[in-house]
Amino acid sequence: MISEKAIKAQYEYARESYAALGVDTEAALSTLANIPISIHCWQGDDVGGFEDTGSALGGGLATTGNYPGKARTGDELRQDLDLAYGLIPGKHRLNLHAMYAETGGKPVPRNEIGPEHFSNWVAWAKENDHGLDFNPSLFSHPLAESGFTLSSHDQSIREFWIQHCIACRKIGEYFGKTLGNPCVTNIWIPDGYKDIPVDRLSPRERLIDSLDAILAVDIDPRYNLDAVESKLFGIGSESYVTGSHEFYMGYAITRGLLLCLDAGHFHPTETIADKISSLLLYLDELLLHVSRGVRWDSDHVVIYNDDLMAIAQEIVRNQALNRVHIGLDYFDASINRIAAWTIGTRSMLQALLFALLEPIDQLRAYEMAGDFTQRLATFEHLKGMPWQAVWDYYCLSQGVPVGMDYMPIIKAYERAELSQRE
Ligand code: RNT
Ligand code: ZN
Repeated sequence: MISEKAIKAQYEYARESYAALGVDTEAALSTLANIPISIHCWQGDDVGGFEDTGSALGGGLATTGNYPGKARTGDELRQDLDLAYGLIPGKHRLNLHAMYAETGGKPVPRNEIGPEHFSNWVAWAKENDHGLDFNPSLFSHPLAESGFTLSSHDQSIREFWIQHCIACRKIGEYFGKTLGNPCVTNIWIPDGYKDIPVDRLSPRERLIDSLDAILAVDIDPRYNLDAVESKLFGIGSESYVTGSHEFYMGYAITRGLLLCLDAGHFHPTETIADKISSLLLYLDELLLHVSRGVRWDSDHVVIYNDDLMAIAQEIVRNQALNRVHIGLDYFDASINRIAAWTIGTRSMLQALLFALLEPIDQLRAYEMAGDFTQRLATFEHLKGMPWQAVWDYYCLSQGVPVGMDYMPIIKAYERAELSQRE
């Protein structure tokens, strides 16, 4: 363990080094402390949820690994989340899925869920000062097994899912009202064809109709914000996805919604970072599902890499922190799930800190002057700057473990708690 004295001394050195570049580390840290990350509940149980629908994980989603100790109940999931939040600096949100409803053992069809099925979550969120975000669950369900939900040609299937999404928007509104800050409710559907379809248009026309019906219900935007999430392909929908990027970009712009960009939902060499500035010209707000695809939309734990830094830089450089909602979306069942939350969220925050420590005005001036040499030199210099010392100091001042000191805590919890779960 590094001593508090050493952390403070390192920070002093870092503060001076950044000041020499015209960067105020204190300002960066106070901004960072106010950025909420919406942590996804579904890393805690491999996207399992609490229902017994008779359907396995569907919608082309796949988790691999069988690390012991996944949460089986709401109480276990909340307890695991409490540990993770305690290891992450700052105040953060929780991103819930409808399939995490707690119905007291009584099966409630998804089109009939209401706020009462989330009372434990709301009480917990209130107590711990977490905002809540929400997602209808249109997969892992018998009525999603055809591969089509909101764009199904079967009117009754479509109607069921429309009702589910309306119910979810109302739940989102309830979350926002009760907790005093808006809930982002994000619609993602798995709809698509494995093999080449003849008709790419009709499902999209049906999807527009379904979404319009869902949004026709008046929900107060002070409490609930609607987002839609596109995808390029999925397992089982390799040839065609109804809700493509172009589809939802047009839909979000024409309806004034949030567009959700999932980092794993584009071509493997395409990054979402460069989309942010363009989309913010047309949309008020964006939602991000920060994820990490490895060769495909594999949803690996987010790490501190170039893609992540580019996302953070685009948000910070464009002063869009209040317009971009940052959510995480990954699920790794092969490692300790609490560590997965902790590592991914801390990496996201580190990337934001790195971006907040850039001498942006100076860099812009080099660019405007055509001095691309100085711009490149500065970018490279920044990578070696002591941002890690600023991060350690931040963790210390937020009362969370510094460096890797969160690991022994997670290991102890694994021994005492997770290993007892069957
Ligand atoms: C799937 C989407 C979607 C899900 C979650 C569980 O490809 O990314 O966001 O991961 O809703
Ligand atoms: Zn996603």
